[in-house]
Amino acid sequence: MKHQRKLLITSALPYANGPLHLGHMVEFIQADIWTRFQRMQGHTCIYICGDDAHGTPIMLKAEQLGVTPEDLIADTQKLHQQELAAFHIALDHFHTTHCPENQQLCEQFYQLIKANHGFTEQTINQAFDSVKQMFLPDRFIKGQCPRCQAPDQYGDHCDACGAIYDPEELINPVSVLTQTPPVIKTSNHVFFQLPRYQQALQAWLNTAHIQPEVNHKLNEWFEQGLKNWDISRDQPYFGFTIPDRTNQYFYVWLDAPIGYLATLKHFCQQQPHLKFETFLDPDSEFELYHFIGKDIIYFHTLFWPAILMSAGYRPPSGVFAHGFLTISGKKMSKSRGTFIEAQIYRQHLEPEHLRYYVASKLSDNIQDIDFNYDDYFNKINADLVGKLVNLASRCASFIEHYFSGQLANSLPDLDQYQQFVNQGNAIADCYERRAFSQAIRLIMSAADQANQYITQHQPWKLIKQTDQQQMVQAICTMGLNLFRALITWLKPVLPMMAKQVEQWLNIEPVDWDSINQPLLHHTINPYRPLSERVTTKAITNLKQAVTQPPSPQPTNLPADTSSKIAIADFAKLDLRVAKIIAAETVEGADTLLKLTVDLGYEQRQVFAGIKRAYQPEALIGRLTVIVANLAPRNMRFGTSEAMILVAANASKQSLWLLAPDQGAEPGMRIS
Ligand code: 2FM
Ligand code: ZN
Repeated sequence: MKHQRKLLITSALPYANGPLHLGHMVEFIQADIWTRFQRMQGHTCIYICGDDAHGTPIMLKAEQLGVTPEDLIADTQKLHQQELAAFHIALDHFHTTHCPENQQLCEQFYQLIKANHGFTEQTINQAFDSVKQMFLPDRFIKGQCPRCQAPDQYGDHCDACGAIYDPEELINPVSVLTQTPPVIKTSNHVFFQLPRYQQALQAWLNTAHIQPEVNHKLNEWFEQGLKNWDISRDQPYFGFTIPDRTNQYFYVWLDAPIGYLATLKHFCQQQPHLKFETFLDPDSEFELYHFIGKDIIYFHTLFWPAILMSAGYRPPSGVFAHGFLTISGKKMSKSRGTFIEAQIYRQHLEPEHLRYYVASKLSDNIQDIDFNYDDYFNKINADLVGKLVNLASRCASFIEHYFSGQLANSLPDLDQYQQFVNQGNAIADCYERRAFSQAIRLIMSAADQANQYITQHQPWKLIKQTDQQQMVQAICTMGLNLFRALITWLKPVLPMMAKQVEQWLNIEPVDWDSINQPLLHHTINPYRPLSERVTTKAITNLKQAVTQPPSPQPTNLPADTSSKIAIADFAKLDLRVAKIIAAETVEGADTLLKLTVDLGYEQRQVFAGIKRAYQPEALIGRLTVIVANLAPRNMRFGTSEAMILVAANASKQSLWLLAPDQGAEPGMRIS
C-alpha cells in the first residue's frame, strides 16, 4: 500500500486592490495541478489561499476610490473568488488577512518572538510627506537615479541602469502623492533579528525542498550577511496595531504569511476533525508547501521560516518558486497592451485551455514562461483537440453507431495495453517534481501512439467486412481505454474535461490507478464534443480587448460586467438633477471633495472623488446628476448620502461632471 501523505499547500496571497491577471493564474494553476495530482494519488491535501489585504497601497487606493479599505478589500475578495472558481482552482478555503484570526495570530507571534528575545528596537530615518502627513514607502518616492541620472526612478531602484540604493540617495526626490519633496524624519521601530537565525535557516535548508537556483540565491544572501528586518510601520496605515506600541502597525509582510495560518485556522473552525494547533507543531504530520513567485523568495525562505522558528513553530517543508509570465516575450504592462486580466481572458478563451497551455510550459525551475498567441493556438488545436479529443470522437462514433455504446468483453492485446499504461509511472514522477511540461510531452507522445494504433488497425475499413465486426468493437474498445488513460493523466490539468469524460464513459471518478483495470463489457453514454478548436477570431478579439483601456475598479462594477440588466433593474435607480450648493476640500483626502447638494425637497452630503478635476468654488451653483437612492456609505471622513455621476477616462485622471441642459430643475427625476 502507498504511504498516505498529508499536505498543506498554499498559493501566495494576491493583493486585495486589483483584479487577478494571467500572472496570478500561472501560480494558481501550478499549485492546483500539483494539489489535484496529490489527491489523485490518495494523499490528503488542504489547499488554501486568501487576499493580502493590508498595507499602504491598499489604504491609498481605497482613498482614491472614495471608499473605505474594508469595502475595497471585501469587493476584491468576492471578485478574486469568482475568478478562481472560473479557472477551476480547487481551493479548500479562500480567506483574507484582514480577519480576527489573523489579528490574534499576529499578536500571538509577536508575544512569543518577544519572549524569545527575537526583536530589537532601532531608530530610523524615513522619508516623510509633510503635506500628506505620512511616511513614504520607497515606491512612493521618485527622483533621479544617483548612478545614471535617469529621471523618474523609484526610491529603491533604477529601472534604467538596475542600480539599487536608499531613497535618501535619489537626486531631487518628490513624493508621488503630493509631488512635494519629502523631509527626513526619525522614528523608533521594531526589528526582527534575522541574523540570529542564520544557522537554523541553513540547517533547515538542508532538509527542506528548495530548488537549486533558489538555494544558490540563498547562499549569496548568507554570504552578504542577513540584516535585521523592520516589522513595524507608523500611522496612517491599514493593518493591525502592534499591542504595546503607540500608533504603530505590523508591516503587511509580517501579517501576510501569518495570514496563511489564519486562513487555515478559519478553515479548521468549519472542519471539526481538524485541529489547527497540530499544524504548527514541529512534529506535525502535515507537510507544508508554499507556491510563490520568484520575487518573494526572500520573504518565504528567510523571514517566514525564521519567524516560525522564533515563535517555536514548524518551518515549511518546501517552497516552490516559479518565474514570471511574459506576454509575447514582453513584461506584462497595461500601457503596452500586454496585461491580460483573467476575467478578460475568459470572455474570449477557455479557462481549461489556459490550464493546459500553462502546464505545457511550466517546469520545476524559476525561468520566466511566455504566453505566445500562436503557440497557444497550435498547442490547443493540434495537441489538445487534434490528438486527444479527436481520439475520443473517432472511437466513440463506432462504438455508438454499431454497438449501441457497448464496449467489447476483452482487449485485442492486453500486453500492449499494459505497456501503454505503464507510461503513467514516468508521468507521475514528472507531476511530483512539478515538471509539468515534461509530463505533457509524455502524455502527448502517448496520445500519438494511441492515434497510430487506430490508424494502423483501420476500423473504418474493417467495419465494411461482416466477419470483422467484433474486431472493430475490440479495436475501438482498446482506443477508448487508451483515451481513458490519457484523460486520467491529464485530470490534474483538465478537471472539467475529465469530469465530462467520466459522465460520458459512465464511470466513477478516476484516480491515478483506476486504469490498471481496463474498462470492458460496459455501456457508455452518447458522445458530446469535449472541447472546441480555438478560432483566430477569438484570439484577435482577446488581443483587441487587452489593448482597450483597463476595466473599471471593482467597487464600481457589478459582479459580472458582461451581464445585461432588465429595464426593471434600471428602474430601481433614482437618478435626479441636483444643485451643488456647497463644496469644500477634505483634510487628509487627496481626491475627495465634500459637496452639499440640493434636490429641491431635501439636501444631501456627498463625498465625490473629483478634487483633481475641479476647484470647489467653481462647482457652487452648478446642476449635476446624482444617484439619489444609493444606501448611505460610511467613509473615513463622514457619511456619503448619494453618488455624483461623472464621465472619466480610463486612468480616472480626467473627470467630467454630468450636467442637464438648461431649464432642468433640482429634484427632477432622470429616466
Ligand atoms: O507579492 C504579493 O503579491 C504578496 N501579496 C504575496 C504575499 S504571500 C504571503 F506571504 F502572504
Ligand atoms: Zn540608473
